[in-house]
Amino acid sequence: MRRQGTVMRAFGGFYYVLVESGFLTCKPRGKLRLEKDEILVGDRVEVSAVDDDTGIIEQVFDRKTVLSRPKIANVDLTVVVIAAKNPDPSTLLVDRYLALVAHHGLEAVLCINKADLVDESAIQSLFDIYRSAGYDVFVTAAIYGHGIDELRQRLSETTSVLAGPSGVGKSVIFKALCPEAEAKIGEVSRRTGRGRHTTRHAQLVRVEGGGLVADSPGFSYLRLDGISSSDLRLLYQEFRLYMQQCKFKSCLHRAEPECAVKEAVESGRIHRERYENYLKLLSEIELDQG
Ligand SMILES: Nc1nc2c(ncn2[C@@H]2O[C@H](COP(=O)(O)OP(=O)(O)OP(=O)(O)O)[C@@H](O)[C@H]2O)c(=O)[nH]1
Ligand SMILES: [Mg+2]
Ligand SMILES: [Zn+2]
Repeated sequence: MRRQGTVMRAFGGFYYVLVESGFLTCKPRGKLRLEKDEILVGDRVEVSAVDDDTGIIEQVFDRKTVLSRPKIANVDLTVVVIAAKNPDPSTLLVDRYLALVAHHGLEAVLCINKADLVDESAIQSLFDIYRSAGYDVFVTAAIYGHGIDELRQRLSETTSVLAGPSGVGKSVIFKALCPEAEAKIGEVSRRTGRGRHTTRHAQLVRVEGGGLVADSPGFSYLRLDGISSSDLRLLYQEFRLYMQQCKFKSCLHRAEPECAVKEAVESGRIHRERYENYLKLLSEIELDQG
């Protein structure tokens, strides 16, 4: 009998597929392996069951979205996780990643974790930057379980991925979101020489209240591959309100006269830090292309 499911985890050529009746450990049909270069976590697949626990992936359905970092399919929402401290937050890295996520057609929210390590004022300024840009912002201290219920509520009924720099607490948040699922799936991270656990692979689990959430390996640097300078300005959602009023349709909101985006920055309606990071990313893209 054939049934449909979702690839929750990939390991050593096996795929852990969630179907209605539970989990099947699967291998892809031989010809499928040649056609698709890889099957991704998040892929919707059709499997034929071999027995109660194992199956064969017969088909991979078309993907709704594919995110490049981490490599994961069919995710609707990215939770960009940063730490209030340790590691120190970089708005440039956040903005770079938000642009990348938007470029792949996914929605994003921000999660500021390790709120226990700084004063409220330090959180507030980060919070303001991204709230004013139109993003939902969650503040958590995951090791104490603070803020987790609010985040879980936002993640119910969607497929989402926790992404962000290494060491910000994604795996702690992931386990706090779904403690039971974690116990079932087992260890997904590796202890490094420095005594830290580092996530090696993306994997999905079910969230209470419906929906799926993935943990993923951290990153330190991201390239804006495939994004042109005229793409970038469209990836800033808060620019969209103003750009119709720019004198030039092709306005990159930099040196052009009568630029409504720059005016919105001057009058405080667009956050200056977002705009300054935009200019940095813009020159980076131009250098890459030049
Ligand atoms: N003070 C504080 N420490 C935290 C909090 N959340 C996580 N940590 C600590 O931060 C460290 C890194 O947490 P992880 O969850 O492994 O970080 P990660 O983002 O999954 O890292 P990678 O898997 O390498 O990408 C651990 O020592 C956690 O105990 C928090 O809310 N407050
Ligand atoms: Mg991790
Ligand atoms: Zn402009």
